[in-house]
Amino acid sequence: MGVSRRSLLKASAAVAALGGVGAPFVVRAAEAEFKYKYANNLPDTHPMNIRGREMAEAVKAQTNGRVQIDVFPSSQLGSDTDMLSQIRAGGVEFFTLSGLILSTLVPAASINGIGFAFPDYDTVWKAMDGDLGAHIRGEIQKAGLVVMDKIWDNGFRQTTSSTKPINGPDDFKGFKIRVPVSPLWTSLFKAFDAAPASINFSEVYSALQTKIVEGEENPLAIISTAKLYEVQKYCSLTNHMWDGFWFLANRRAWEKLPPDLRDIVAKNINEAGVKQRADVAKLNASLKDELAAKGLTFNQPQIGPFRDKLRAAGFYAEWKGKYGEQAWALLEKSVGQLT
Ligand code: X2X
Repeated sequence: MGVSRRSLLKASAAVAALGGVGAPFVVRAAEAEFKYKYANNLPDTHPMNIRGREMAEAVKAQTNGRVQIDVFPSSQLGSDTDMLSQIRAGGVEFFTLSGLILSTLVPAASINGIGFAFPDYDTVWKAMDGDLGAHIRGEIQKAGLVVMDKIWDNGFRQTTSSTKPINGPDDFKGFKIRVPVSPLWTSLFKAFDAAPASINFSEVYSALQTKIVEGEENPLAIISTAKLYEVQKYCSLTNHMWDGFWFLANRRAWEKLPPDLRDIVAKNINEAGVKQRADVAKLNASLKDELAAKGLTFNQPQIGPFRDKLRAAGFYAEWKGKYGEQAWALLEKSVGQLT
């Protein structure tokens, strides 16, 4: 190799080290020290993902780029059942999951979904930010997962159908309804003599479209953002349970973060959760007219007869036995007597 060629190579290496030929002043963003994935099952347009992305940006800024959280909506990384395995194994670092589905691992986590227990949001947040939520989070931690303090909102669930409206408990008889994968959900609809089928959310739209099931139940914010109105005709405002998403972290990934970064991440997740609650409540209150304009026919049944049916079927007594006196007392302290 001639001298001139060698010095040329040296010179170009020096330029490359300064940032590359032709762009010597561009400073490359440093790789984040901690690159974590946050997976969930909801559409990109749902407040959970809007607030989730905002949270990720705030975390990046406040940690000076040391922590990067990438958001994967719409079950892109797998169904809820898959993600529950992955959050335990470390395949994903963050995951939001309904307590009712989490109950396949942590039985206590479904208790807020007891049929017709919560009358309104005030009662929900008092319980979930209070003793009942603390009890559930304790059980989640015992199972080896990290859980943030503030549960995110899914909402009060309504029943949709392609065949008929639900006016009272008898309309559930023989009704083929999709439910999430959770013993409490199956038990609730069996108590109404319905025919519940456990299907992950990632398959719900197509299960409704191909009429594998007649109906499903979800809060209006999901019926809207997941466009379930395209494949359903009726929406009965049954308000049969309140459901929320626990913000979970893989324990090893969490403990790898130095304490100061952990504090920044937890603070931002909890703050985003509080904003997300307000967004969802607003949507669930305002979406009825919008969905009616898109073709859904609404009705509002009385809830008394549903509760009576559950009581007569022994539903409350059975679940009180499963959760135990202590947890049941925490629920009834918030919502009043159920059995
Ligand atoms: O699967 C559902 O229906 C959903 C999206 O509401 C939950 O995550 C429980």
